[in-house]
Amino acid sequence: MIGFELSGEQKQWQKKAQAFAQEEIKPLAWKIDKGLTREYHWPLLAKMAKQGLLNMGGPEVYGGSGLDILTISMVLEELAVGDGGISFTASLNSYNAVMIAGNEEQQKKFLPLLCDTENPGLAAFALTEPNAGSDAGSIRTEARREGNEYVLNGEKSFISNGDVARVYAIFATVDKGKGIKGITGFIVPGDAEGLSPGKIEDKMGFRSSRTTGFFLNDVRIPETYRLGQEGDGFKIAMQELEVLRVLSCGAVGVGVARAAYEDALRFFKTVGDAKKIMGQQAISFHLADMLASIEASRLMVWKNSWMLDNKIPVGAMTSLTKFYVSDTAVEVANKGVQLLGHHAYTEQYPLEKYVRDAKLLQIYEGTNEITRLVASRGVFSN
Ligand code: COS
Repeated sequence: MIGFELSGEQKQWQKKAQAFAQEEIKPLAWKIDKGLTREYHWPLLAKMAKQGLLNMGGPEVYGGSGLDILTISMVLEELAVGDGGISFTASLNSYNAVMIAGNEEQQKKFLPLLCDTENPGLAAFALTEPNAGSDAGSIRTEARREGNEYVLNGEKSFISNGDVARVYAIFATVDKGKGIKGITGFIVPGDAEGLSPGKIEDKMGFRSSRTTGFFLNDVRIPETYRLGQEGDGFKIAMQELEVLRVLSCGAVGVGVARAAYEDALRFFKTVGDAKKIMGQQAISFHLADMLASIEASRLMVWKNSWMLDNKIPVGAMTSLTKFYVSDTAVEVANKGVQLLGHHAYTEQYPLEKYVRDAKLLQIYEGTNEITRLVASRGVFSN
């Protein structure tokens, strides 16, 4: 049986996130985007953490909100109506490598650092390198074993939370000759000696989400910080990306698209005789198209999330969802700009910001070319 009635708990979380987005995120989003706030927005994240909105997937025993993936998707959509980058930050914390592949001891040690509701700590997922983006299997960062330690050397690039994270999942190779089979995941504390951030990227969009590269110079960590076994890293990274493509791109993308649609609708309802405007098909047909693709996108996100929660193999579906929703977000935001004209460049109707934010969704967590590749492999191998 298929039902779309939300549980009481889901409605509560949705309502809480909606209120937070409207009251706390929206008033800051434009300022952060325009670089008018100099400091990193820790106070906003601290408020989110207090309300359980920063680490939604972490087990309650460690301070997380213990939500399932479907409910997290609902919350992220609402947060992203406020700001895509802030919602993205919450998604990275709510589903991270320590949760996926950490053993009990590792979870006990590191999850409380990411679930702290008083003093928020962020997670970073560090796979990409200057010479290994889409071809993630060719990373060069090395992990050399010395006794019961690993020594990490290399460089990572375009890492979200690259200079502000408290817990990093870093992927490195223990043996370049082994290719993908040498890739191994490690937990690295943010204050580890030898870990130094590069410059903060001045990005076109998602400016509330911090992106930097970083360098690893003889970073020493105990072998107990290794995720799984040597050689498990590529699979762990792919597993994480599989879910993040639903959360960080799917749910966040639906929220960004909704922000564009809702602002456009608000504009037309405000500027004049709504009935007359809605009677103009050059406008109303576009609004109907926008709403239709948002609805379709949300259904994909919810279905994927439900499958993940119920441990039903989701395979290439999450890649399909990723490129469909991100393309939708770009299209909807673009339409919004075209419909509103000059108004779309103002603080009151920041449609241009949504276009810039949505564009990154087509690029990160597997470009839409890579996710089309993964999805088509899945479809044609059946
Ligand atoms: N879960 C578990 N294992 C997975 C997996 C998943 N979702 N996806 C792939 N794997 C496994 C495969 O089963 C395979 O294992 P075996 O060799 O034991 O069979 C292994 O990983 C290699 O997979 P595959 O053959 O698909 O690798 P390719 O090199 O052909 O393709 C792509 C890999 C291009 C799909 C991968 O490199 C990729 O996703 N790149 C994009 C990286 C990315 O998204 N970066 C963004 C970082 S965050 S902004």
